[in-house]
Amino acid sequence: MVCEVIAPVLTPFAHGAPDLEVMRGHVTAILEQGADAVFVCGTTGLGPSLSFQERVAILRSISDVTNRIIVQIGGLNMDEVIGLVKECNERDIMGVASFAPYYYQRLPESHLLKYFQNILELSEHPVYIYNYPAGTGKDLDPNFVSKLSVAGIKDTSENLVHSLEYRRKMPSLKVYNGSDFLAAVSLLVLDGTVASAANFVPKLFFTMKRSASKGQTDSLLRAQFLIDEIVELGRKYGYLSSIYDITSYFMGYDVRGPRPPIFPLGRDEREQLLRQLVTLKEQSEEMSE
Ligand code: FW2
Repeated sequence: MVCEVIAPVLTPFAHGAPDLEVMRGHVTAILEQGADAVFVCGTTGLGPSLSFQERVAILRSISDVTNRIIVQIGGLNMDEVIGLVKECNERDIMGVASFAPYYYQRLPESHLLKYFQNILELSEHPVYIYNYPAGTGKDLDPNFVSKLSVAGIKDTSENLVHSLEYRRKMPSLKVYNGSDFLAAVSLLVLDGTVASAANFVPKLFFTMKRSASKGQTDSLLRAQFLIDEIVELGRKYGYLSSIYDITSYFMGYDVRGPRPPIFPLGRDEREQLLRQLVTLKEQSEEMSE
């Protein structure tokens, strides 16, 4: 099985707006260094807090530099969701993905199905489901997904059994796991990983893919445990914020910062974080080919 590393790419903000030039440069770098594709406007990309116009601008801008993109088009305004599908239809991309319409609890299953059916009817690209129960409050489980003719699922869950169940019940479905902590296992037993750490250690992911294909589980696990340490450290500062500092430090260029309500780190916090990253960066360079 050919496994893939899909990077859920962060959205760099400067002066309150996406900095598309920086984003294009970042996407180009991570694709060159080891990611197979990018997932834009997802969780790490702060998709739920981007306006419709911003998401269209990101799609247009990034699809000018690569066609290896899956665009997260989900949201709570159906006209905008449909508008994004149509925008995507105009572009050469790999696919569209959507999380479940969130916030409104107790939506009947029939409404959730209609939401995805609308997308499926209109999209000229393969459609992926982004299952993120911790974020949306809804688990689009294998039973639900089996009622839709989607191309694949990105299951953001730390429960590997849950991800494997899609594979067991729908052998031809592409199945990715979205937890950084399960990246190595996902490369071994699923179609791949959608790991936010690919923003800052894309070369390490390239090495991990090689190790997975050769069955070198020791080196795969060493890389996984290093990623775990970095993500755990980042979480202490708020991971959606600190990933900007971690990425700038590891990649050697400035990816700007997040946009409130995801607040950037303060100066002291940033300095403290960077001090703790020094040896982790050295280790990642040693492990990357
Ligand atoms: C995204 C991802 C990875 C996430 C995960 C959430 O869109 O950012 O699901 O980082 O904690 O696919």
